[in-house]
Amino acid sequence: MRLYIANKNYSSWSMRPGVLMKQAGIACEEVMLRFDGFDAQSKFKQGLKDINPVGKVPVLVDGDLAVWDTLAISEYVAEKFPEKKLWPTAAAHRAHARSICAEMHSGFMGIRTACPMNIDAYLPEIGALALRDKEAVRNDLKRIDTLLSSLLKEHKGPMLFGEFSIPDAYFSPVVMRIKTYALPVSAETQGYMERLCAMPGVKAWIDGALAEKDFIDFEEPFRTKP
Ligand SMILES: N[C@@H](CCC(=O)N[C@@H](CS)C(=O)NCC(=O)O)C(=O)O
Repeated sequence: MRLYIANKNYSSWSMRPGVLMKQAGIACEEVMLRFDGFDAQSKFKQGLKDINPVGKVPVLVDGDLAVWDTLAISEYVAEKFPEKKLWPTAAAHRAHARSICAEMHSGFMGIRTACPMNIDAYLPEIGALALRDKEAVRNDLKRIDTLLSSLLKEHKGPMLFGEFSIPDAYFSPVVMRIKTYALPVSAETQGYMERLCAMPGVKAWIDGALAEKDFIDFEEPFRTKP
């Protein structure tokens, strides 16, 4: 299988299946398409044109099959590798896990807009301004903190549903944003963030992002240099 991703530092959607595959130990070649632009002539779009009609990453290619969109990829690998138990095993927990992934997939626009993923950056002052000025950011952070800490309490950790599962991969870019923008969270959520970042699959992604050293202007609304 091949997983098409973009810059590890910036591509929050790529991070989810990237972390999932690595942490689950599923063999997969990563193909990185650098964000050189989003116009039709960019190498990024050209590199995707025969693979994904939507022109976005991530895309998982398995033989003749291309699967795009993070949720579809997650479901595909969960079905293909049932022994990996990528969703929680109890039906009710699985339904809950799917609900929070779907909530993440279509929500949290306040934080996603104001605090774009940038693993390499540390921007506490931008985070403080976003929290001061944007109610949507305050609401998203409160919801995320409550959601994560209550799941940790219910399933007794160390991950959201006990052992590592798709929701942990799903929330890993959210954790990156909380860290980069130094957004304040409860001690329970903070502990989870530290454990998540130490997971080999997550650590490998973070290390890869830090090693890129590829400063892309249009992905950097808050910095003029690394
Ligand atoms: N809902 C999609 C979102 C994918 C997405 O927006 N990917 C970004 C990179 S993080 C992208 O390829 N953007 C290119 C563009 O918007 O033209 C998914 O889950 O895969």
